[in-house]
Amino acid sequence: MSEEEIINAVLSFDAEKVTETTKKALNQGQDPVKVVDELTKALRIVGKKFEDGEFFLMHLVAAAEPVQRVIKDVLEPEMVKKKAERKSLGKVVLGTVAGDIHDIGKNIVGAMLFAAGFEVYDIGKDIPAEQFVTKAKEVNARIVGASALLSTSLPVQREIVEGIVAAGLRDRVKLMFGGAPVTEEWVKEIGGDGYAENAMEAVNVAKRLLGIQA
Ligand code: HCB
Repeated sequence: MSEEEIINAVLSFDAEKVTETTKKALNQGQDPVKVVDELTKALRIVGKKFEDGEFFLMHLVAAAEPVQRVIKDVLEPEMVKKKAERKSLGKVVLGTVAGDIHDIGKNIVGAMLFAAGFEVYDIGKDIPAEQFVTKAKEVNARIVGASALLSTSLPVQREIVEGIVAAGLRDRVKLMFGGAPVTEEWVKEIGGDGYAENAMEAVNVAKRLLGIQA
């Protein structure tokens, strides 16, 4: 199963084809993480076409739904299976910030962190900064991860940093941010600890922040 076939399945907006090509790729021994990467590439192409005015909102929805479903139903269980031996590396509170309902990337990051051995508390999407802070306090989290896909929702990441500082948790809690408009520079500017461009990197960053050997 080639990367092109998976991308074409997403671009054809055919949910059955997306599931079928994904399952075929797994049956051929492809790593589920690589398949997630290919599906992500396809969504980026859809986003670019949306930006260029070639696709409309209905296309975003029609492309995202099958991808989200196949990740949840087919790929996440595979990723978890691959890491059968559980070890708790630390607690992570994860969510998509207020004003933003994009949760595909956040869900993938959560699944990969879980598969790597972290205890993940997914607090959902469209979540105000205070809730990240409250949950981090409640579960005694070591990491808070926040996803933002809209430039308009980026300032909520800054509010999370401020909230963690105000709650007196800054010494204990590491802050990791991601999402399409997020950059290393932005994370530095708001006083965060780590930026991850994708879910694989999120696992590496989380480990690095807690001083865990990769
Ligand atoms: Co949406 N949308 N969308 N959208 N959407 C984007 C994000 C645009 C960039 C498209 C574009 O214009 N090129 C754009 C944002 C522009 C901007 O602000 N800069 C946009 C827009 C404008 C909108 C609406 C406003 C459209 C409208 O209504 N007119 C609207 C917003 C609604 C709202 O949130 N209030 C909207 C709606 C939608 C949906 C609902 C149709 C759908 C989301 C479905 C869902 O998530 N359940 C959607 C989608 C699918 C996209 C694109 C096409 C793909 C996003 C995605 O899932 N990517 C996206 C285009 C793009 O991103 N270039 C487009 C795949 C995942 C795997 O990647 O980047 O999310 P990811 O996550 C990565 C990575 O960032 C990192 O790891 C993840 C896994 O590898 N990561 C973290 C993410 N979070 C992390 C947290 C950490 O701590 C660490 C790492």
